[in-house]
Amino acid sequence: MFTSIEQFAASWKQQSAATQQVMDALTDASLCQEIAPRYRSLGQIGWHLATTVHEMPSRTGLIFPQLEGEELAPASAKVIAEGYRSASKALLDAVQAQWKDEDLLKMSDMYGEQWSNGLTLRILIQHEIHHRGQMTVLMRQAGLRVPGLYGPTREEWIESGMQPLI
Ligand code: NI
Repeated sequence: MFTSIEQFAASWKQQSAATQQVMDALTDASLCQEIAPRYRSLGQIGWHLATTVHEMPSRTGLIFPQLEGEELAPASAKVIAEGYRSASKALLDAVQAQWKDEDLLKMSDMYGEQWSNGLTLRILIQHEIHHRGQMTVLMRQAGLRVPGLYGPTREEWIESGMQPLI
C-alpha cells in the first residue's frame, strides 16, 4: 500500500503513461476482438479500465469527474483513449488536492471490505496491470502493434536488429 502521496504520484504517472500507450494503440476495428465468444472484448476491457479510475477511488470519498457513458464500451477507440487520459489526470489531481499522507491510512468501505485508502490506490494500479496484460494479448490477436511496457516486444527486437527470443 502507499504511505505517501508522493509515492503514489510517481507510481501513477509511470503506470498510467504505460496504460495510455496501450489505449492509444487501439483502433476502432480492433475493439471487438474477444477473449472468447461472449467474453469481454478489447474495447470493453479498455473502457472498464477507463471507468474504474473513477469507480474504485470514488468509494473512498474522493471527488472528481466521472466519465460520461454507460457500462457498455463506446465504439470509438479515440473516445476510450481520451476517456482514460482525462480520468487518470483527474484522479491524480484529486488525490494531490484532497489528501495528505495521513489520509492514506484512513479506512473506507470497498466492496464490503475495509481497505486503507493507500491500499485502494495500490489495488487500482494492480487491477490496471492485470487487465493491461489481457489487452496486449488481444491487441496481438487483432494484429495491432503492441507497445513494449516492461521490455521490448517482438517487433522492437527486430527493429533494433536483434534476434527475437521465442
Ligand atoms: Ni476488472
